[in-house]
Amino acid sequence: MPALLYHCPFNCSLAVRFAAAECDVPLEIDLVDFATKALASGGSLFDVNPLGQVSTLRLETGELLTETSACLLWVQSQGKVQMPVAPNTSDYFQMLRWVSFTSTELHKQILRVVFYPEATDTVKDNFRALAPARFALLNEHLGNRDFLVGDHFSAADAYLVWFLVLSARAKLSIAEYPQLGAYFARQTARPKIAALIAEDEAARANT
Ligand SMILES: N[C@@H](CCC(=O)N[C@@H](CS)C(=O)NCC(=O)O)C(=O)O
Repeated sequence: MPALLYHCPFNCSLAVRFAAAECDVPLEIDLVDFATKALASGGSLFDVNPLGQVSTLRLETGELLTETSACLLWVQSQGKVQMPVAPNTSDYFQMLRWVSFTSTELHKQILRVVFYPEATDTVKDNFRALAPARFALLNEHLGNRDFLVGDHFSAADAYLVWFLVLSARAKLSIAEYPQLGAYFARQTARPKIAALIAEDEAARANT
């Protein structure tokens, strides 16, 4: 039986789905209602993860894995299509760098404020103002690279592409960053990624 991912449409568990699709790792999905934490299978996400957050994975062994970064790296380690990045290589540490960058500089630092009701519009704009320096750094790094690290899609790309999918909804523009924009267009044209985005759009439309 495959691992079970608790998934809330367009939340960070979508990054885990991107990685799983690209690495050909089967995942069972249990949909989570963001507002109530109700699970499609019955019960509540709080019964599984006391913080009520995705990304949360139940592995085949029954073990629970939380934190998007850890879930992404686990998925990548199970990859059948693309070789996992070996942990004793410099590429591995570069990949960790970009996973961590996306988690701490983009996901939690910016989206945690912009999408939650506790902050005023002014506070949200102050946090949006962090984006240009981070986008410029990514734009420079991507240059004419196809991927964040090496020559194939990795956990780091899965996380960043998810963040960029959410960017427009967070009123963050990448229009001034041509390499980043080209990267985003290339990655979202990948058929498996496009299909998962369309699936979440359909799920959102039904709620
Ligand atoms: N530390 C967690 C944070 C994950 C997180 O922020 N998840 C958001 C969705 S993108 C969530 O579940 N929010 C619901 C909530 O906080 O109640 C991780 O790195 O995965």
